[in-house]
Amino acid sequence: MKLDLQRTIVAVASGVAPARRAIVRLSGHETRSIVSRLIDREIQANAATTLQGSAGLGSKSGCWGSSRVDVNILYWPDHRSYTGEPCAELHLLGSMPIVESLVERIVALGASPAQRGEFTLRSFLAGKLDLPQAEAVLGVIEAESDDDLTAALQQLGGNVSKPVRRLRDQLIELTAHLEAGLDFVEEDIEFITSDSLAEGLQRIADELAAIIEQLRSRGARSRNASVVLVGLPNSGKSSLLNALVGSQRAIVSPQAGTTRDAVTVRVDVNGLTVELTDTAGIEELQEQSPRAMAQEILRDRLLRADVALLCLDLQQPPTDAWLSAQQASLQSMLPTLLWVGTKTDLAHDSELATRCALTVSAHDSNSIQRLKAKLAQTLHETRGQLHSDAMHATATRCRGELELAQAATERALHLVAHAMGEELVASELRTAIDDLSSVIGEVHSEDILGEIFGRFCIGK
Ligand SMILES: Nc1nc2c(ncn2[C@@H]2O[C@H](COP(=O)(O)OP(=O)(O)OP(=O)(O)O)[C@@H](O)[C@H]2O)c(=O)[nH]1
Ligand SMILES: [Mg+2]
Repeated sequence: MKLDLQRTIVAVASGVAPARRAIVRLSGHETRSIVSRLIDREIQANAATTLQGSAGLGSKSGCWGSSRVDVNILYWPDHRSYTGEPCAELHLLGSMPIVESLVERIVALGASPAQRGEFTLRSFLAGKLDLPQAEAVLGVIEAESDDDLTAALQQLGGNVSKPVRRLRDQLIELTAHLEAGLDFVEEDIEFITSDSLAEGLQRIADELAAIIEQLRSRGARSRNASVVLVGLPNSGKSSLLNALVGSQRAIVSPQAGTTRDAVTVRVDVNGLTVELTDTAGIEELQEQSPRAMAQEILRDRLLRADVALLCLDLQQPPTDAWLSAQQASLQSMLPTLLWVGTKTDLAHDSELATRCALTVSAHDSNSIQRLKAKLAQTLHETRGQLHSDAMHATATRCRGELELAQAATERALHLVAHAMGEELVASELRTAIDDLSSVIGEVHSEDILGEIFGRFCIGK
């Protein structure tokens, strides 16, 4: 995106669908002079004001016999506008040829057509919005459900930026103490003990982890529905995946612990495209082994999922204690959990079966059809809660930068714990501060801005 903040920009700010009224928006230092010439009357206002007038139209208007149109004008003369610079909105009859002709005339008077998102970009550059808030504007525009709108409005209100800003300020304070100590290293004056430094850093690392976790669950829920099969080893997860897909995609064996890597396949569930993931069985493992690593993968997939099917072997049912512990832990990770009793052809724990949403056998295609129907119904109910692409993109961007800050903080903690030199600690902290600053957009690259604001429509 090429930026020239000296230009005064103009664009149609209302939608393209036919409507009684349309809005044309201008922003930039020439706004007053352009609008004055447009309505042939000098605007004198020093505060936000409304005016009425008749505006001249572009050359094309000759063919309809009139070269002027009545406009209501909202005018902001100074930095107290949305964009932080002189700004005007012209409200007029919602006829597209007339609106286009008005824009043509405004361009002839010296304005430039705005690029995508340029009004919001100016607002961001003027410090009126930080980056997550600017992205939230897009989220509000794109919202398709009440949930989307609530998330976007909360972000606009600062629920993403505020905690990040607070953590960054705490890091700046710790770094300042540390660097003050470095200046007085000869005199042996200590501004902060390594214990309180470690304590402060640990608190920041914990809070960063919590924010990342929150964004992970939000960002992960993109438009493609994702379903994960979970359960104890040998509970029949891989067999169920194969039955749902209709081919042998995952390895099945009587040996517990067969599946390690998560296997994801796309499957059509009564007209819905679903990403179905088979995972390793849930186990408590202390050692460092491939099976223990598989538990990490499992957790990661669960955090991205919309629905989990908890596979419960009716032949070898789990204990009640296990069930209630899993229920609680799974529910904290994803929105919807369905209990599915497996291997009905082999055995029947009727007590557990009655508590399941449904029971299946991998060898009984009718039961698999019933599972598909139940899954489709559940996904229809859950999809209303999926976030729009805009909110998904913000969560992904912020999370990436927060993870960099988290890694730098962890490295700093490690250096403090091993008394490895305060200069090195300070340098890691500065990295973390920069990473947090880019989350809120106080340090930004043109690439990122171009990518974000390029997703807006023109006029916003
Ligand atoms: N009779 C019968 N056997 C089943 C059914 N589902 C799974 N099995 C058997 O149960 C054993 C374990 O099945 P898997 O699908 O590998 O179980 P899993 O949950 O993926 O196991 P891990 O990957 O080890 O966690 C295999 O011997 C399967 O043939 C079923 O519906 N009926
Ligand atoms: Mg398996």
